[in-house]
Amino acid sequence: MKKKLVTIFVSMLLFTLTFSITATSGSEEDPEIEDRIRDVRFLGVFPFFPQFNFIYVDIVSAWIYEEQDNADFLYMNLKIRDLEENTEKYDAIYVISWMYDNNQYSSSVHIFPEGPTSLLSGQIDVERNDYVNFVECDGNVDDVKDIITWIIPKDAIGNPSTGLKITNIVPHTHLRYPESSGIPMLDLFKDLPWNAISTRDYIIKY
Ligand SMILES: [Ca+2]
Ligand SMILES: [Ca+2]
Repeated sequence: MKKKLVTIFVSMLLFTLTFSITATSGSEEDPEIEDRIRDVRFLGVFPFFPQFNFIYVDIVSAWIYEEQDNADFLYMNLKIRDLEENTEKYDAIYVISWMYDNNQYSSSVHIFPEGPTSLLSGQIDVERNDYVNFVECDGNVDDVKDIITWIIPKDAIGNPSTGLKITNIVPHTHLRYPESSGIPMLDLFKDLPWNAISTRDYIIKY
């Protein structure tokens, strides 16, 4: 009986290890979050069609990875159906937020008719909906691959430790009129991940 228990324990351990290895690194083909498409909603609630004018805020997926030779950084990626480097009139806001060690963090960028702002990342205060502190990150707004990448210094996001989990990974997009328009800054259109096809945590590798 004892032997059997040990066998079960060992195979569970192996399963966990195998699972961890396959689950640690996200990619475009195997993202942490896979959203549905054609699901941008008016005020974040009401579905509408056609969606053609809003494909530049339609989230496809989000994933995280790390590079062994650049291990002090986390690569956070957001894939959009058809990313544009300039909007026609709106302030388009692209965000990924997540939890680590009971704190909430976020990466964001705004794209205006004039183009994208800096890529920001840091800890956020959920109630105030604002950064507690943030850094400007390297990265890309790539309208050919339709991917936004934030290359985030780990010391700006709580120094997540090897083997620990980043949880509650939530990509979201918002479209509103820019502040300069004088029109109230209400999110007219949003894509939220509550209807995502799949979601999983990310385990820090390095
Ligand atoms: Ca979507
Ligand atoms: Ca969605």
